[in-house]
Amino acid sequence: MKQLQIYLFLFLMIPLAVFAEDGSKLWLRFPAKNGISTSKIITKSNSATINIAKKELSSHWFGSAVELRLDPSLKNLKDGYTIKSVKNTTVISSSMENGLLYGVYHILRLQQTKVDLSKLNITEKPSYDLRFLNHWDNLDGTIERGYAGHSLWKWEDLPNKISPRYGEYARANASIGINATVLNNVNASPNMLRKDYLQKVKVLADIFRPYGIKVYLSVNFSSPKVLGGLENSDPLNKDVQKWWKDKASEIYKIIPDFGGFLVKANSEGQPGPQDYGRTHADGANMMADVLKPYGGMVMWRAFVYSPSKEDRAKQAYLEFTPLDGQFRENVIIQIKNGPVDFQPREAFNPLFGAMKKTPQMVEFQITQEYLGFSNHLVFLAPLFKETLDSDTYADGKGSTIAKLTDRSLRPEKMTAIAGVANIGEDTNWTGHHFAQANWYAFGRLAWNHNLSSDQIADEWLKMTFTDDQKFVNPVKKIMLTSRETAVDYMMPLGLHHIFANGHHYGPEPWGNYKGGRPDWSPVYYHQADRVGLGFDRTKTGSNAVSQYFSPLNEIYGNIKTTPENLILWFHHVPWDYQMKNGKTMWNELCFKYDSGVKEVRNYQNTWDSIKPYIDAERFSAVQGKLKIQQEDAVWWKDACLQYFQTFSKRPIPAEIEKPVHKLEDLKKIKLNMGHHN
Ligand code: GCW
Repeated sequence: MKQLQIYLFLFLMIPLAVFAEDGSKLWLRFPAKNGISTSKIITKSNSATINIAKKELSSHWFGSAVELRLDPSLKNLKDGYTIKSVKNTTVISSSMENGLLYGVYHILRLQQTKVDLSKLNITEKPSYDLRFLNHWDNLDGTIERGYAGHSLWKWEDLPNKISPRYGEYARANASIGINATVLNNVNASPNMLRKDYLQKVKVLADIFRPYGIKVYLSVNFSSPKVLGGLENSDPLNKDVQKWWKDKASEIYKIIPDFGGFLVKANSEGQPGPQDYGRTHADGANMMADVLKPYGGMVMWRAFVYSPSKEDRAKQAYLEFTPLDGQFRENVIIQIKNGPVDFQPREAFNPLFGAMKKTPQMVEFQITQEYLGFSNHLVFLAPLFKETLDSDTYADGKGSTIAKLTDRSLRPEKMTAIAGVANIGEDTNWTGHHFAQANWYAFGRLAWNHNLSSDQIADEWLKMTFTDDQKFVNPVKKIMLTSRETAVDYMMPLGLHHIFANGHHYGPEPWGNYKGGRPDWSPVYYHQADRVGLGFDRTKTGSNAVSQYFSPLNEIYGNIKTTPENLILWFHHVPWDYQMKNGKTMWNELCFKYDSGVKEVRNYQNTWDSIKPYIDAERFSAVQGKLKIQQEDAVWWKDACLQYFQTFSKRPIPAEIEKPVHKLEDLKKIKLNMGHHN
């Protein structure tokens, strides 16, 4: 009897387990056909990629016949495609097989979001040639700044044991057009280039290839010395050059379509050409030369800053602009969106547009190092778009970062964009269910930077949860305001980098790590004193404003014309300075922190109200995370306002919720989350 009960129990549990809404399916919830007769698929092509396209259609497409047509005349669309309704057939055409696969995911998305499929006439051309995820995954399975568990890549098991998630990862990326991946951390282990590791990489490359994804690696500049036993890694040393040449030949024997190298050099303690008195161009060109015969490329990062007296926000520009014109054709400079480091809000990086002869690409951070890890709901499309839509004035008015990096304003050269991945081995891939939306948004914008945040959120919600408007409308509102809300409760008005040391999770505006580098201390960034708050980057201060093209240098250089959301980024603002709404800067700061907290509470109420429309499992997971976010928002507000009040000596306005924590208690919090800076 007991046994029967157990069997019965198991029998009842199985369907539940199978259909558990654990988030593992991401946005790929196309309905299954389950025996419904398949639509006709017409194609003359036959390849692993086409087979994937066919399988997706036969499993999930309910519409008319589909034709997949390879059409060389569409070369100008690159791996883009057209979709046309021709009589009773939906014709997808592209000059490339990947393009056909993308077209298939496009019509499946239209079907899933209930768009009329009968009169399609679509032309898609990607904004960027190369659409990258950068994984900061270490060979020991940990992930730098990863908040969704360990690495997906099981280096110990490879090349023999293959996780089903490698294929699922490739499929998810293909569905949004991501076509390139850097597998390992930019703080790179030289071991990545060892023969046994290359054999493991090959297995991943083979799995990703049919999905149109190329593999790239981060390399350690000292590899010749550390791995090859050479005396040094000087890029002008012939033995070093030969070592890289041989290594390239070895790599391409194993992975014939290998993409190339990503390099973090002379940055945060990493080795680089400057160790030998050489320049970034010397280092990048040496690697570019050995990759060139195979069509490989080098992404050289501009995230450099040394412990000098110079404003950290100025350093990448100072180091790289003199090198303009010195880089090989197959080098692209990879630049973080802001000049400091992926803050909740930064002015855009003035290096964009400033190197007129050198291709540049944007690096965004999808993983939320500075935005509440996988605990806070922060939809990043508005942040990405804010950067892409920023007008640099480099080539006159309208020189947005999007148009500079997609080269619509400059002679054609390779184009690329990268996002630091937020993916780990967690069942739902990204820790927070809503962090999946940031992976999705990055991919969609890399494909088409003209999409609006609204459209991306709308698609993603409908695909991931439900198209019921009673759910979509209120939750979309949360998503679209969530980034500004996080800025409000963390670092409003242009404040930046007042995070706790090392892990960067909570507030530590009092942080002053004497003996260490000044630019790793929050007090360096906020400069609070009796007079006011904020970093003077005008002519009277670090003069970082001079790195911007006119008229931005004047706009940012003048407190009256600086946008208020960046006022403390560019100016040391007196506590009683009158803001545009008539409040003093101090009062405005108080109201901003308070409104951030209130907004998160509104999100909680909204979320509670949508309970009837979605599954219980994801509902309560998100509900729990919002609770943490609310508590953290209060923590941020109480810590920052009470600490800044020790300088402003002004009361917190009466309308604002009184602090619930004591400053001394908050100062004692030491989270044990590791990390170096
Ligand atoms: O944002 C900082 C991070 C480091 C990271 C570095 C970088 C990979 O705190 O963890 O290192 O940037 O982008 O190189």
